[in-house]
Amino acid sequence: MATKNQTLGEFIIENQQDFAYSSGELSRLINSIRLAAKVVNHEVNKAGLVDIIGAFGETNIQGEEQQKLDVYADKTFIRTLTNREIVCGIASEENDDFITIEGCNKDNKNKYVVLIDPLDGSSNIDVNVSVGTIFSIYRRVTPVGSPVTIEDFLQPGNKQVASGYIIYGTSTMLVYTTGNGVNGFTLNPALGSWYLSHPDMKIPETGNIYSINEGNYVHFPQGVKDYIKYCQEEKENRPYTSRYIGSMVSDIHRNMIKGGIYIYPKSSKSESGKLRLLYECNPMAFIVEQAGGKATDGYSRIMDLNPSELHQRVPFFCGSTTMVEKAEEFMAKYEE
Ligand code: AHM
Ligand code: MG
Repeated sequence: MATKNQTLGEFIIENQQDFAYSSGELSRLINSIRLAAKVVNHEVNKAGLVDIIGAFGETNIQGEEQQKLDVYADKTFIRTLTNREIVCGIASEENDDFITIEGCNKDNKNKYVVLIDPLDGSSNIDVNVSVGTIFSIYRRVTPVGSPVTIEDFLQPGNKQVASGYIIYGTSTMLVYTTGNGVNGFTLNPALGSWYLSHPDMKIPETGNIYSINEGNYVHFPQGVKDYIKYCQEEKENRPYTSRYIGSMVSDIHRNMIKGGIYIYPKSSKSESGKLRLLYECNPMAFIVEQAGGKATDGYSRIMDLNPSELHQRVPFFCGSTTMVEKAEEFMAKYEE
């Protein structure tokens, strides 16, 4: 039974039995993530103070400029998970290929792989706007004790055993699920402890916030254009409020609390949208569904899509169930 103000450590131990598989290993894994998150949080919070903001001068696999903090967050999460030998493989949005943890083919009996977007919304760092980390955990499908393969990572979202996000905002929170609801913990920076502040989070069934980059309106599919016009119509409880931070973790976290929809559709500029199925959409979909919401690509459930590549992109409609369903109604009027 979740008790408000419980520490994350206490909560993990108390809820271990709810987890169907080897609970000790998963608990240790979440412990490592909370540790790495504290280290990254410390760095993110002093971004304005030291010469750490600004471009690192390299581009990642997506052809986007990496920021120094992206690199820092990426290294911190990978190092923490590797050093503690908790997982057998890691894939990061910042790296071209997945990493096999050394020793996996000898005594390493670890069963889990982690996929991570170490610092989502990193273009917001320079302007002091919230950013986040997103993680997704699967049980490997290849035999324990052998090196991981791409198959271990290309699993549909419905096979996730846990997922979560960390939001580095006005306060820092870790929100995660192991398939038994969603719980949110707030970091007390003075003590370095996470406290259960948002037990059993539920996304409102409906809401009045829509989050989409309307600057791309002319490039959107007709169904999305029609849905935006619907949101702006003066009827019933509309027009809705438009809120777009440009940092998905923050936009979705707000919608989780207040109710709303987040959309990153495909466009005439980018056939599959921008967001990555494995690092961004699946983990957020797992959280939002566990909180009672819905996540689709405009037509089909995100977590039922079969991934074909690590850095695959996908259109994303996510949030309060009735709002996502209304958007899908508009999408259904046109050819996919
Ligand atoms: P990133 O992983 O490179 O930071 O990209 C993902 C981010 C999301 O957090 C955000 O919602 C979106 O990109 C914003 O993109 P755009 O500026 O095209 O609206
Ligand atoms: Mg991202």
